[in-house]
Amino acid sequence: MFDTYLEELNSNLKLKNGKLIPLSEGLAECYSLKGKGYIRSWLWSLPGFRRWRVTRMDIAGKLQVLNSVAYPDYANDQPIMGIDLLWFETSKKLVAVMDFQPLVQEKVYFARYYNELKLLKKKYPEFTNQDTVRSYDLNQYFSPWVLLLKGTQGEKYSSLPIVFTSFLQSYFRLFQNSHLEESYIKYNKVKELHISYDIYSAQRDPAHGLFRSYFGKEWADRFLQEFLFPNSIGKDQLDI
Ligand code: BLA
Repeated sequence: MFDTYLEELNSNLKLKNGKLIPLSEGLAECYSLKGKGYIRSWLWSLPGFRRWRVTRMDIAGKLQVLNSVAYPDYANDQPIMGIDLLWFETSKKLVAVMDFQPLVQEKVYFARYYNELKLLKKKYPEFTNQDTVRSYDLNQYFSPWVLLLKGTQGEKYSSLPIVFTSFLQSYFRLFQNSHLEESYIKYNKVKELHISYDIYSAQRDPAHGLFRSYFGKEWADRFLQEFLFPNSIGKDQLDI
């Protein structure tokens, strides 16, 4: 059910001169040990970004996922873009999270990068379910305007397609405007904060159990460390 979102994301990345980087053996695609399911991933190289990854997981009748994270170059302190869309078929539950993930929780930084996300959140108040979050500490690497929708009522998520499109376009505009002002945070500090983001995320990601049960422990560990959060083990993306 997330294929249209995947296509929208891919066509945007191609338009921005994105190029696919080959992944090492076994990471680009893996079939579920239990049958009827797969996980596929893409790594993009895009001018201005040091890493842009996309993952689509499809476990027929059970679970649909679209997950993407964009890391700007270290010379650019703009937020990391995070998307996590999940659909649990059995319970008919949607979890949709989209955020400009801030490197720091500071007023000046928020004033610089969050005008559009703030407006989007105001326009779609159904994306305000942060109170239910347990696995992440939302005071770290999440913004006060994180778009977060959790629910089982269909009418609540009819706005997802338009919110997804607006969110992506806002993030690209943020990027286009980022060269207008010098970075507020210096290169080495941005690098340090990107590394902490990977460590933080690898520790908290609620998906590891899922990956383990569908694709086995060995693959799950490798996927998490080598593809999802390579900086958490001190490995830069281009090594893989
Ligand atoms: C929640 N994300 C989740 C959950 C799962 C995943 C299984 C728990 C859903 C639930 O049971 O309610 C799944 N996460 C994945 C998958 C991948 C992954 C499959 O990384 C990788 C392919 N998560 C992100 C990013 C953000 C994010 C980039 O990966 C930021 C936008 C946020 N995911 C996020 C949040 C929750 C979540 C805030 C809710 C956690 C909670 O309710 O405790």
